[in-house]
Amino acid sequence: MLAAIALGSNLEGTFGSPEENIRAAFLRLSALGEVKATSSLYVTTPVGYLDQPNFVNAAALLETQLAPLELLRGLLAIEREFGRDRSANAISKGPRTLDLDLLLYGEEVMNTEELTLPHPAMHERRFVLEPLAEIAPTLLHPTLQITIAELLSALSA
Ligand code: PH2
Ligand code: MG
Ligand code: MG
Repeated sequence: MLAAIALGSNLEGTFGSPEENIRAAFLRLSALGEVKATSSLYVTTPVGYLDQPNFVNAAALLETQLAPLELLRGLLAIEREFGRDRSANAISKGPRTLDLDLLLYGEEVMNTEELTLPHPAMHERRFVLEPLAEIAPTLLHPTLQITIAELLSALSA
């Protein structure tokens, strides 16, 4: 199945600077499937929790044999390798060495405690849609039934 993944980093991690973390994560993703496309790196201002460094954001397309939950758990394991702190005292939406969000898994729609597909906030986040539109403009959002390029221009309007 073709999965879309959002990447973000705004702290030094195991592999260096945020930019180095994202580039290393692109390579690491091949442990979970075949990386079909990777976007440019985008420097973005923080959304939500504002008192933190700028982010480097990107997106990737992964052709995977893993089921959605297996893929999610694989992504979380990579976050941990990169030094991600998910302890209770870490600030929600705060700084992180690596964030890997599963955005889309084909046109799968699911809503469990562990995983919601499509990612519930992807359509309102420019830092997600801009990189994804670069590599997958015609991909369909399975519940909104419009493309990534259309979601991005809806956000710009
Ligand atoms: N991630 C967040 C919260 N805010 N802002 C930007 N610009 N980029 C992010 O990746 C980001 C954020 C929580 O995951
Ligand atoms: Mg996340
Ligand atoms: Mg996130």
